[in-house]
Amino acid sequence: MTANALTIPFERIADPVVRAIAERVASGTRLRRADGVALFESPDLTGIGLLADAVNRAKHGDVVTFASNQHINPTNICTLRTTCVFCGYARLPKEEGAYRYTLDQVMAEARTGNNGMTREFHIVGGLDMQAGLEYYTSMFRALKAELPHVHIKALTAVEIAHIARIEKIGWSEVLAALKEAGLDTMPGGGAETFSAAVREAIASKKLGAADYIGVHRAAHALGIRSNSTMLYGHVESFADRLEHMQMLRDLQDETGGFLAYIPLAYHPDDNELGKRLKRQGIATSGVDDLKNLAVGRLFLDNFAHVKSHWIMVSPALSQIALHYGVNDLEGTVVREKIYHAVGAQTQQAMSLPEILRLIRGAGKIPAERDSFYNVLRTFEQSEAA
Ligand code: V47
Ligand code: SF4
Repeated sequence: MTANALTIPFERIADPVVRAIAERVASGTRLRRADGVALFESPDLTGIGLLADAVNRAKHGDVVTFASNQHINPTNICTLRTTCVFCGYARLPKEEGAYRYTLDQVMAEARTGNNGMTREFHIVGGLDMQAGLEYYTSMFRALKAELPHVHIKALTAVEIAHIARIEKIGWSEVLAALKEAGLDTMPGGGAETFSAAVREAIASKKLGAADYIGVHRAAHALGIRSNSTMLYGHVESFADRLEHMQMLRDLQDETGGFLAYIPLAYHPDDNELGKRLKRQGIATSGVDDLKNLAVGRLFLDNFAHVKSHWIMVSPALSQIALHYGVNDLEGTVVREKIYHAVGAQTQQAMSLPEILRLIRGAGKIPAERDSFYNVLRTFEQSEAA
């Protein structure tokens, strides 16, 4: 992280509420949950953006990072298929469209990898009773044996707890075995929204908030760093969002193990919740997408990285988000399935020249990073992609 001076353009922040919060930020005082709620309630999107941008620039200057990663979703079979009502990806074992890759299929998909550019596999899937510890340890071993340079970011906290349950062992034991087999870091999926009432409404049987935090705590204790997410734009309130971010901030204070925060925009198509809410075709608003990223940057003051997932919110919005506190883009993704099962209209992969054009178009400096956010190469303006 580069440390630059924090320069907040107070005179350009119109809403006095946002200006008062800016004063807190300038004096190094942490935001309270009520401040976060006030930011969501404020109509001054520009003021919020200026504040989040100032904080982001103080941490990262003009550099925006991306990683060349490749998603592999080895199984869509999931025991929670009927209770995670927002999910359009999962299938029951005998349902049409259900699949579970063999090791050969995983390897074949890994080899197609991104013209050899892949530096990271992002591996997540359903809670499949037939995909236990051995399924994943042999997968990670085979991937590392053939492609040792590729980082493995795999399995959400929910999947770790599922494996622990079917193997009848503890979370730490699962994590240690996976680490030994090649797991490097964990993604942030499965968090959804932590509030008990919201979880009951959208994911009633999913691992609870305290256990999600517990699995990440156990991973951090073993030196496995992880990401964090929040699914927003469904039935949650602003207070729920802040409760969620507070839990993430508290764990980060304790362990420092989170690498990035990634708010995920709910997509209402092809899932039960979208039908119930009569929201099909009606995604989150651009304003709310930007506010979620900006409030994440401001409230999560102990997080280095805030990532926009362009697959979910479009490349155009992610580009604008680079002025709302975002310093990282979910990069070149090959054959992404989960969001395209629930109505995401965006293209499924971005090439290197495309992502460079996007970042430069925002007046920022693109930089390719590794999975720990170390900059590998910076693409200066004149350099050809
Ligand atoms: O937990 C499922 C979300 C998540 C829908 O850590 C949906 O680097 C929107 O967490 N609308 C998995 N979202 C993906 C994820 C992720 C993505 C990119 C990077 C990282 C990282 C993590 O996808 C699930 C859930 O919150 N999801 N269904 C839906 N209808
Ligand atoms: Fe299964 Fe995850 Fe979908 Fe829930 S969100 S049904 S746990 S794949």
